[in-house]
Amino acid sequence: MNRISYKYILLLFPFLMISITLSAQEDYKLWLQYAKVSDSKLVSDYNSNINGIVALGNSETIRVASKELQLGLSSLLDNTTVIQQNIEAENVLILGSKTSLNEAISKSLNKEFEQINNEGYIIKTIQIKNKNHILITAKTDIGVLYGVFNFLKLIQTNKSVENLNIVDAPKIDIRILNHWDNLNGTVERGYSGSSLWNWQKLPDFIDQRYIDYARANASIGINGTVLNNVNANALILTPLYLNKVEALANTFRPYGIKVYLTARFSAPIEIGGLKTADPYDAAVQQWWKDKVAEIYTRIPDFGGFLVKANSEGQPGPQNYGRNHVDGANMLADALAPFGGIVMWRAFVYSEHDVNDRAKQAYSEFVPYDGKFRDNVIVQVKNGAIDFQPREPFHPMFGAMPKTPLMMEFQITQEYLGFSTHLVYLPKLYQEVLDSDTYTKGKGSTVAKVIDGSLDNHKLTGIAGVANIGSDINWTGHPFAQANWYGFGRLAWNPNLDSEVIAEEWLRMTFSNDLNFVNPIKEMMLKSREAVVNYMTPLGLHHIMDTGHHYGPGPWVSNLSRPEWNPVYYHKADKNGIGFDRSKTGSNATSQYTPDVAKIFDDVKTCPEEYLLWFHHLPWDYKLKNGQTIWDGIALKYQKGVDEVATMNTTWDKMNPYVDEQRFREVQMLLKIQLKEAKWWRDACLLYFQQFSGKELPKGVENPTQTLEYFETLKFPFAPGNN
Ligand code: GCV
Repeated sequence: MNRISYKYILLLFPFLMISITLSAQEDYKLWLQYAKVSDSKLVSDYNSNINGIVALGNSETIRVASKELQLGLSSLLDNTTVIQQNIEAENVLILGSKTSLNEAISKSLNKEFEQINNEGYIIKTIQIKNKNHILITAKTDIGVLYGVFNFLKLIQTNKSVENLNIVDAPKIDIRILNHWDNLNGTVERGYSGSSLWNWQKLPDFIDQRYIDYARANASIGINGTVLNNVNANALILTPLYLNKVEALANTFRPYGIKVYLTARFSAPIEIGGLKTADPYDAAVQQWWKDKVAEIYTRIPDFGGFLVKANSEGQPGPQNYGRNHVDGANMLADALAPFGGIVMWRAFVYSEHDVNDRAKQAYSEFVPYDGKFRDNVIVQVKNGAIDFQPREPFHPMFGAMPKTPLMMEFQITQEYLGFSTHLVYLPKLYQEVLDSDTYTKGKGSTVAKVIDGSLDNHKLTGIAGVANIGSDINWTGHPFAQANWYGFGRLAWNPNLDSEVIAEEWLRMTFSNDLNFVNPIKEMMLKSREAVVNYMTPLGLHHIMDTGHHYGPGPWVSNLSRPEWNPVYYHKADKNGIGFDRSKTGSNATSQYTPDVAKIFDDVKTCPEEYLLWFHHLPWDYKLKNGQTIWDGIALKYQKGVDEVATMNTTWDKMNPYVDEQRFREVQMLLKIQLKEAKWWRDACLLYFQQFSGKELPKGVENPTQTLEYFETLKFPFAPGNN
């Protein structure tokens, strides 16, 4: 390069920096971009309907709500909306809870108020003295805040604000993120930087991030956060850390977000100086009561504890010959006087149990149905193994009618390509929520189990293992923001359609231009099936590499715990492939209700996407389309790769609609995804080919490397594995 061009670049440098910073901010703003509405006709329609804000009430939440409205409207519409003291003009946006409304208005909305719970909201065009206004109201101030975000969403997605009559309320009570964040700043299974919580600077330094985190969560209705890892450190319960937790709770409170903590079962020993953590021991019970009282003096609305007990080496009641009920109820008794709850995880399996791992949680928990205290909710992962690209729904759903069960989804992509792969997870969530347990006949969906409607439970919940970290864009991959967003939307209403969610997220995050929205929505919707195809087609599962779970490792067979080895799950040999969980095998199918069990048990009726989850089949077993299992597996792997190639070409055309930085980021990430999809295909097919002894069918590309090469790959510093 000559001198002149250097000079030219130096001159350009400040502008380049400005544009990079601007797009970095776009990344940071998530779905709350509030980008100016581009259609001028729409802008003038909106502006003619919005002529000032009247905010009733003076709580922190109402203050936050009207600030958000001003921010949104000024940026979306250049509407320098002013806060007014009273309604003089026409077309005023009025926000306030039921108690702040005048009696006549409040009465006129009786019907609407009856339809909502304490977190629901009403957005309605009303007339006062023959003048039109838009009212955003609710039974509580938090409901008003939710209404404000949803009103802004109407404009963000270019919907009309004329003659509004929207009544909406969440169907599930506890809509919570689980952060697997460690006190040293690392995040277990975190792929987007380090922990958001800067424990060193807390409580005095309140990072703007904490406020934006709360805004983002409130905008989708998330109302709880567990700050720390389920593989817990007892120090979080010491005064030093509780002081910091209190500062976060104070920051989140105006946004309706309650703080919860994980409780390490052995904390009475580790930080309490006791000799035991036996839940039957009076001193242990008293220690927890005192600890809980101490927490509530600091945080009066503390939500409660999440507990991983007697699982993967974590301490629990079984260390003292007691059981899950004993452990959970002891903590529940300590929390009950303050209105706190226990979320007790059912993710348990043991190397000492020779039974199929998929059966163990059900066997251990179902006999306890009805034995937990009212303020205990059992948290169950969506499937019986561990957040695989596809699992049939967990058989515990529907099997414990006397116990509230909450769903645990994973938003972070531990087994789905980390934050490098574009995988739209609401598709997976919806598949699970729509699954029919048949416990009370057809239509007894998992969604109805967890929203409490199937068995009339008052306490209901849904948790998502967060994918959020310190990366500028929060989630590592710009499209992983959609998984956080989509989780929140489905937590609010588990019957929502993932396609609708994708569309609103795209419009709010990127653009309302249909030339962008339609192809990219399609790409998102197909991305989940793509990852299943290039990682674990036809019901294969748990064939990733060890520890870090990055990349394929179907050959791994040397781990001390048998159920940690991929060979335990695929059982490939000369005779065939798959885990026989039917009557002739582990009989895991019998844990489902008879209607479901029958379908899964019979190889003829078992949906092919679960075939090798439930059946061990010969290599030349014929699939419904006439292909042999071997050909079918190989072609699915190829299909997955082809789908990612299509995702690349689709995105390549989107340059005109997306800012340069996000466009390039996604482009680079999709290229990596394609490379890694091929790696999965080649490694898995070469490995399984040793057993099938068959050629790759026509249409499947030849592997790029040898099996030996793939087996030697090592990733000692892969993220998230601490
Ligand atoms: C927090 C899997 C993950 C672990 C995680 C565990 C759990 O085993 O690999 O990192 O631990 O699930 O959900 O408790």
